[in-house]
Formats: sequence, C-alpha cells, structure tokens
Amino acid sequence: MTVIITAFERSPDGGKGLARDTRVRWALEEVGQPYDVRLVSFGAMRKPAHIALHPFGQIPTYEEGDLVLFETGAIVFHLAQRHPGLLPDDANARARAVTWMFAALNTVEPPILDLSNTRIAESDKPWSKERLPLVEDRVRHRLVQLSARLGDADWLDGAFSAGDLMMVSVLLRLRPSGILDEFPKLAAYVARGEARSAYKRAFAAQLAVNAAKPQAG
Ligand code: GTB
Repeated sequence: MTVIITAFERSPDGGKGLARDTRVRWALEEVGQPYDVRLVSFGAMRKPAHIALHPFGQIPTYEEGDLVLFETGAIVFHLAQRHPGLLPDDANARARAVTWMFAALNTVEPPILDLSNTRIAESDKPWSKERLPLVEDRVRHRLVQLSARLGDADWLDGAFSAGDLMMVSVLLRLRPSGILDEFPKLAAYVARGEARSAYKRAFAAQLAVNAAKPQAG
C-alpha cells in the first residue's frame, strides 16, 4: 500500500526544503519506499479532517493503510524500524543511532527553533535585537559540543543512520543565519547529507511543489 504524507501546499520557504516534510521524504527515499503527497493549505490544516490526522494541525502527517502518524521523529523511526537502511543491525549501535535522533530533536533543534523565531516571528518586537545575541550563543554552544563529538568522522556513529538524517535536517534550518558556516566540520557534515542521492530526490520533490509558486500579496 502506498504511503501518503502531507506537506504545505506552498511552503513559506519557497522550496528551500526547510519545512519538515523534507526529512520524511528523505527517509522514504533512503529506504526506497514510494509515496504520495497530499498538499494542504494553512486553512485546510485547521479543519477537522486534518486535525483527525494531526492533533496540532501541522504537517507532515504519514498514512500507511490504517496507520496514521504525526511527528517527524516518530515517522522516521517507524520507517527506520520497518525497512533496512537507516538503523544498524547491531542492537547497541541501533540504540546509539536512536539516541542521536533524540539528541537532534530534543537537544539541538530547540535552540535552533528559538533562533528562527527570534530572527523572523519576533523581529518586530522591541526586545528582539537585544535578545538575538543570547539566542545565537545558545545555538553556538550546542554546535561547539556537536562539532567536538563529530570530529573528523563522516557521520555521528559509524555508518549513516536515521540519527544523521535527523541531525542534518535540524542543522539545515540554521543555514539562513550563517552560523553553520562558523563550524566547518558541521558545515561539511551537512553537505555530506545533502550530497546523498536520497536527499537530492527528496529536495527536488519538495522544490517541484514550491519553487514555481509566487507568494501571495
Ligand atoms: N514536532 C513536529 C514534527 O517534527 O513533526 C513539528 C511539526 C511542525 O512544526 N510543522 C510545521 C507546521 O505545520 C511545518 S515545518 N507549521 C504550521 C503550524 O504550526 O500552523 C516548520 C517550518 C515551517 C516553515 C519553514 N520555513 O518556511 O522555512 C521551516 C519550517
């Protein structure tokens, strides 16, 4: 049965691949599973039909027959458990890869989201300029630690895994800020992720939806 995911009808990033359907598309491409995409408008995301799939009215969602999932961590973990390619066979190595998925989502992504909010959603607030350096430094603190752990390795723990897929996806969100380039090892790590053919297919698929659509207004 073909998997169906949801994605923005028109992503606010105009096709930069920063919306979270990209990481799910990437995981599907890594494990070689075909999928369909149902595009949803912001209006449709607030309607009962979408809320039934996603209690918080967000994208992406994942439908596989009777199974409905939301949260990209859960979706990527589900795919990685069901299909070879994203988690090692060895039980301990598998547990470590899952740990990196959690680290990406719970430890690295929150300060990056805070930075995006400060730079964009809160940019008109009188305190925004004063707060920005604090938020940037919290991101840098995590990146110093992550870069030290990665060192000169290609991936976080042996072969590429769902942990790397999630970490690269989270770090990509930093690109507009320029902070990623302050960390050459991490910038190269992200570039290695982007160079994977599965990522390129995922990126191209979301770009095909978003690139040709001018923003309203
Ligand atoms: N924790 C959830 C997950 O990992 O699945 C978070 C899901 C989420 O934040 N979804 C966002 C959403 O639906 C889209 S990805 N937002 C609409 C809403 O909440 O009403 C976040 C996102 C949006 C836009 C950009 N961009 O334009 O650069 C980047 C990321």
